[in-house]
Amino acid sequence: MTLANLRTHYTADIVPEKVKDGATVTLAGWVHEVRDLGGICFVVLRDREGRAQVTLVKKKIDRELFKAARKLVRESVISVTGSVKFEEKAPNGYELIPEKIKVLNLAASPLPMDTTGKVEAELDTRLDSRFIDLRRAEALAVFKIRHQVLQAIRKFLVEKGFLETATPKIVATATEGGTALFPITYFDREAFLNQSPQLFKQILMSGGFDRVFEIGPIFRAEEHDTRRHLNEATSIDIEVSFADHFDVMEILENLVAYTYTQVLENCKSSLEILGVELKVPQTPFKKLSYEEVLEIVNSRSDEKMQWGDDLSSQAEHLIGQYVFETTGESHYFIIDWPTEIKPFYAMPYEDKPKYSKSFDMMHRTMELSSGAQRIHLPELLKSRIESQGMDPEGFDFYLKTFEYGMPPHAGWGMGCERFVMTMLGAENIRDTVLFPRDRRRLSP
Ligand code: AMO
Repeated sequence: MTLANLRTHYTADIVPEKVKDGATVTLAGWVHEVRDLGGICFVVLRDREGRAQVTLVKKKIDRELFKAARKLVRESVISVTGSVKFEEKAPNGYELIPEKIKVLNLAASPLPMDTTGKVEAELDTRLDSRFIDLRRAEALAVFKIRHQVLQAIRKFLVEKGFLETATPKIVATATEGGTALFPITYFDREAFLNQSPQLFKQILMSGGFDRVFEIGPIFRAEEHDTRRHLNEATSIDIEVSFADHFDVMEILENLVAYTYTQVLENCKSSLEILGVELKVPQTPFKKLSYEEVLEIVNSRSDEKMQWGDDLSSQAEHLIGQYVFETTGESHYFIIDWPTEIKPFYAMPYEDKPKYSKSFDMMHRTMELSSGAQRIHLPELLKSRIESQGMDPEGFDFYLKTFEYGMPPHAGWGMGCERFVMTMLGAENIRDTVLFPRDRRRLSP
């Protein structure tokens, strides 16, 4: 039930358990379709929760009302007051016999794009007119699922004792390497949009917060123009004190499985609209070491991978295939990466410092998350910053916190869009963001 004047019910609320046959209700939404068959006219009203058929039989209804209904312009906003008639044959099991139709806002025509799904529009056309595109049932379904994903993640982490935090997005220092930063003017100084809450979530470990999570924007100035990169993404980050990389991998795989379960349970109609059949991933996820990955790739491909190389797309493809063939699962971890290709904060193994206590979580060919146990020892951290060609002075505010009692800690960051994208099998990451920011797109 909502604002009684403009609307009494959502279309989906009209069910025999909630509304009596013959009851008067007011629905509000968009004119999805007008079907004028001469003696009878059907108006399909669409709201966020579904559609309702408004039926006008010429002989039985006020002439002016009938004339007005026939002339309704598609995508205009209307409210319809009328009586409910449960009718098995009607699309949602009922029709509305109107007493009053109010046009609240007349839509111009032609529309910038089709909303019925009859004409398929290019991604760019859809994003240019995103407000209309979002009216398509498929687009709305993606965002209902994204909402559920975030709800599930919050619930899971809060129940495990995590505190939700919000750290600054305007910062003075790079976290993931200096090339991919967007500079901004901060009064008379240069500042940057943050690439990751990394340094701050670590500082909170020194602050004694023990386990924190944050869901917020990250900004990456990489010039990628691919179906899996955005310049503004949403990162789901956690950090845990007195934990190592294995502890936080376990949290991650359980969180992924839980989120799938919640989406399956709570988003049935959205999944149906998208034609997605979800399978909850089996835990624990397979763990392959970087060494094993090298071996598998080099035994299966002519393109040889050297120690210290990052995974090429061909290598990712081979490994994703290998895991799927051997386990039937899409999710897996690649662990123990070379220290030199992971960020400075990843903890090297004490007995084999060439390797770090780091991991990536993958879905087939896509990296969804990366994480590590962190260096909590100030001297080692300083030398790692230096050996990556950065100046420790710029990290003063961060390094200081390691000198006065920093517990061992570990954490990870996962891209929300990539998570939703792989869950739904979306072709392009842009479909999982309301208003994507990429190399070419700054508006809307
Ligand atoms: P990383 O840089 O690997 O790690 O980012 C973590 C995850 O964020 C997502 N992501 C992106 N998604 C879309 N477009 C992008 N341009 C983009 N960049 C990153 C990915 C990626 O796996 N501080 C570490 C995390 C940690 O160790 O806690 C970090 O930011 O899904």
